[in-house]
Amino acid sequence: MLKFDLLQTDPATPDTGYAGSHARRGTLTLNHGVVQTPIFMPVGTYGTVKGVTPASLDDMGAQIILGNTFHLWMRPGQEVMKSFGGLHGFERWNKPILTDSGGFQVWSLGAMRKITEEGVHFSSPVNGDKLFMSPEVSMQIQTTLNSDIVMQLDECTPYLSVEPKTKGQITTEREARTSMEMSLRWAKRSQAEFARLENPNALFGIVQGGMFEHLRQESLEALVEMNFPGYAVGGVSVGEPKDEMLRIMAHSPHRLPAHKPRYLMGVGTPEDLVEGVAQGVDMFDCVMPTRNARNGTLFTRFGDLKMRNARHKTDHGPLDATCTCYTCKGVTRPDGTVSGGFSRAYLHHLDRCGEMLSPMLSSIHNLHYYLNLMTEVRAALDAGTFGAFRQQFKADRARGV
Ligand code: PRF
Ligand code: ZN
Repeated sequence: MLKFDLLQTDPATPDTGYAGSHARRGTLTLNHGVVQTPIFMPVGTYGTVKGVTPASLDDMGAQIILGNTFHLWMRPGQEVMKSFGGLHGFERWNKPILTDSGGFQVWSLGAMRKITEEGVHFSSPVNGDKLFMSPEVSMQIQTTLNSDIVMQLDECTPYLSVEPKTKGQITTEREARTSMEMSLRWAKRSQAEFARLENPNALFGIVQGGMFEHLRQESLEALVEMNFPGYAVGGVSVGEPKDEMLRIMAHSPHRLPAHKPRYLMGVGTPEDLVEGVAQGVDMFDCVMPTRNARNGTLFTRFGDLKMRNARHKTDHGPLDATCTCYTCKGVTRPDGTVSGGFSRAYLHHLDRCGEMLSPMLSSIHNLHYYLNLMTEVRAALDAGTFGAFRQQFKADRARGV
């Protein structure tokens, strides 16, 4: 089940000289609940958003999270998942879940895998077992996981070629075409198996085509022909320079059917998200907020902040004075006392001591920052002020902390 309602667009207003954008505001109804778009989806690869409890995700307003077919297939495996009736019951998250198909992760294995038309042969990174992932296997696992949104198995075309003869050089058009065409055949097989399994959720197709707009156009048209309930743009943010990334990101979203949700996979920085929204993207995921939190890099309204920097050592102020998260502001209990609301000095101290609380509090803040950014984007779209918001956002972020 999937229902997408388009609530608002961002039209040009000739009287003010505003050119408009492809941005949209919508609601996405899935089997486990309703999601307001544009949305950021925290990444929970192994059935956990690293270092963050489901209660905390609820508090920060997360509406949908990711899971990973590949990782959950390795551990704990299909049988355990089946016994819990899927991923929701296992990880105790009762709102929507999207699972990635495993294509991207299998691909990241490098030398340990061999990709053929039939699927991907590889050795388990966990115990060395010989394994095989195909579109059919991916659909079977994602059906067991019972994720609300299922992704087709695709091949993510890298920016630098991994083919033996051209290894390390920019992927050629011929290579990108071969890969894109196989992803299309895998889309068909994914769709057939998803239907055969009578999976009650929603399957998304993934646009590929490397750095070539005409290949992306072919991919997009063929996928639209297959009539998926939603579409993703893959193969972006795979090592290409920023200007290439922005060029490719601008191609597909607004060319996809207006009445269906659009998901940009694995992107990106706060600036990338706002730019993606302007290009017509509805859904994003990225490990950046949680990964950067573990490396001591915090996102704020006025730019990024390195917690390790000695200048924070005696600072009683919050990480981000405009942030309302547990880490920065804390929560007021019914009796009026406050829990949380930590100083930069304390966060710096936790980091220096390698304390577990450091990545935990940093992850809460960074995820809150990303989720709140999307809340602000939605409010601006509702109010018809997205253009002004986008400008102010860029100016604020460039100001520096
Ligand atoms: N395909 C899949 N998952 C992905 C990607 C992709 O191309 C990307 C690329 N940024 C991230 N995650 N299946
Ligand atoms: Zn905060």
